[in-house]
Amino acid sequence: MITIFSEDHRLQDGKAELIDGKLVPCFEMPKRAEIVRARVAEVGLGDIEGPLHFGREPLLRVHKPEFVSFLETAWDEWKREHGDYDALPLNWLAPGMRRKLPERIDGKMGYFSFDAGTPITAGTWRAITASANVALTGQARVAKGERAVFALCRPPGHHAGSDFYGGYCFFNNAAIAAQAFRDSGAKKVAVLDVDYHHGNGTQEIFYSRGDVFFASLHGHPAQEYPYFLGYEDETGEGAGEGCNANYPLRWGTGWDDYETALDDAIAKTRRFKPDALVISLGVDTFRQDPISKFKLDSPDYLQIGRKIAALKLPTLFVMEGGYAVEEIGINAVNVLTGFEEA
Ligand code: Q9C
Ligand code: ZN
Repeated sequence: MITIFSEDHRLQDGKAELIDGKLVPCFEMPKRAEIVRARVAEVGLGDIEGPLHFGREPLLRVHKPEFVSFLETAWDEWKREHGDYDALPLNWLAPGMRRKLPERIDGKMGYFSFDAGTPITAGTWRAITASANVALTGQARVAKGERAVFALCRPPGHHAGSDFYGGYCFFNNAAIAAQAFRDSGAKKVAVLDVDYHHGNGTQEIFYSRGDVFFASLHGHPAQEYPYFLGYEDETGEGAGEGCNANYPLRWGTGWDDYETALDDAIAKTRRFKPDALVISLGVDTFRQDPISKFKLDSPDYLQIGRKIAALKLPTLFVMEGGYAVEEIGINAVNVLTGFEEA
């Protein structure tokens, strides 16, 4: 399996995120992608190639123009006002307030974001455009006939919606790739999200569409970030009714319950009869993940890969979360080798 990777991911290197009342070093760090790349090489998964450049157009197929423009200039606006330190938002709209875009950067960040864990830095724009290009390059290779490609994206994407960022995510790489499959001839596309956190951004982007099916297995929103989406009764709306499937799982979930949910998500995906499949590949379901509460072990990821392979679809794997840095390579690549062996 070919891996697509860009060194530019290193340009996103935030200093701190706000978590548990403390400003702590970012869990979403450059070393994550480097460890995954090293593991890809170590097991001899296949060639590692750089991305092509797709420009703005495919981003604008899923993100609003004002959001893309905001991300492009946010750092410069922040630096002009506050100096050379990571940009973090501090206040957001509550119900009853007005959704009007403020003039000043602090207000704009609140308008376009939903948490204080996702710093914008000097290198963010270049890193996030590179990450989207990695996904799009992988998509193009699958569209041209590869059975499967690994898009080693960083920063991740599945929490980013049509006009908001958060959860370490800015552009929704998986959604951008799914849309690119549609635009390159696939009639129906499925996105299966196995990251520990609900893929709220992907759900938002495709919620009213009947051409893209979205399924997500994740920490129960009553207990887990991002809290305000990801319940079972969110099944899609309008033309998208029946095209969204959530599997909220409680803290402490291990392989047995995870497997039951995954089998159901895969069965629903099969019934949708997609022409292409995008996997939002997070491995923060791992027992030792520092910010998550599921109990998957490294061999379980081989099983996930085998089950995905059984769908027999052209498949793009898009890297999302996973913060147990030392094991992230083993776990992510186990999904891919499980897929290939099946
Ligand atoms: N300051 C992914 O796995 N944790 N994102 C809450 C907020 C955020 C995880 C802390 C976790 C986001 C792609
Ligand atoms: Zn996650």
